[in-house]
Amino acid sequence: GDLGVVAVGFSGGQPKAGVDAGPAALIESGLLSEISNELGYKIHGDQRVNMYEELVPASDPDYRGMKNPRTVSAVNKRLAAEVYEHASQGRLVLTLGGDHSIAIGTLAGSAKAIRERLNREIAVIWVDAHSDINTPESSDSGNIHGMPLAFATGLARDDNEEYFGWIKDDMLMSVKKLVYIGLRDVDAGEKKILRDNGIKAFSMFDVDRHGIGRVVEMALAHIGTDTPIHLSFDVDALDPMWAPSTGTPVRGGLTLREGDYICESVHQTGQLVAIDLVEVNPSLAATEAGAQETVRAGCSLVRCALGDTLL
Ligand code: DIR
Ligand code: MN
Ligand code: MN
Ligand code: MN
Repeated sequence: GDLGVVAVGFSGGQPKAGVDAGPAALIESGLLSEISNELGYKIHGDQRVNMYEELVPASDPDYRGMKNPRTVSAVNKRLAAEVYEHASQGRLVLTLGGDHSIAIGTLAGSAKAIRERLNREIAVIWVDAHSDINTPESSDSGNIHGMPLAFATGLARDDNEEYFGWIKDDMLMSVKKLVYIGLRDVDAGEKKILRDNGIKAFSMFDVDRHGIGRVVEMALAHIGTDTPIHLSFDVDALDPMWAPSTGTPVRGGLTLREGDYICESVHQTGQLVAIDLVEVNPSLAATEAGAQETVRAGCSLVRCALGDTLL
């Protein structure tokens, strides 16, 4: 198949340095050569990490409580256009982050392209310890990586082009087509948003109760068969045992096998249109081995989503 690759060295959606080096670490460990040589994809895009430095404004004061709002908005506007271009050509789009604020751009780009090309709404499977659906007003941190789904669904909006006002209706996704797996650290304000909007979520409690096989089956049943799927995978969904080198680790997470299983199952639907792999921060592990483990886990998730099989 044809694969559009976008490597986004961006950290402005959260305060910790180093997550901008995530895509380079994934690529240096051989991910893209495995994808083309072993999985047989034709890769489109320049395969270099884009830091988008030219888009960073001279001054970027807080706005509605958001930190680095103009930077995050400008980078995502550009990213949305890149993802849109790949998806419009019928390519599966792989975006390597970077912090999870970059899903504002990837979701906007794929939602618009799939709407135009297939006349369909995308469904989103969000695999994460966190629900990332704070509005600027509900957020305690002001970090935009905790807000991407509020902007992607239209729950948060702004008229000003410089503050995400470029997200038009044809770039939005429906809250009905969103499903979470792996949640275990959800803010009180976010719980209210999930309840008020009837958003489907499978927490770690559900994974423990039903097992990952049944949870994935229920998640796919919720979005319906024959629906284009955008998989957004935050590496912190995995337990820190498997992915310690990430900005906001939370204990009690998915095993690497459970994460791989989700990706394998989504691949098997044949409906995957986009994948994000985010929040790999090679500088945060206590040991070099911990950083390498996290990179290897990220590579494994991506390979599984692209159809690497055990047998
Ligand atoms: C928290 C943490 N809910 C926030 N979010 C994180 O800042 O809004 N997302 N860590 O990945
Ligand atoms: Mn997270
Ligand atoms: Mn996240
Ligand atoms: Mn296959």
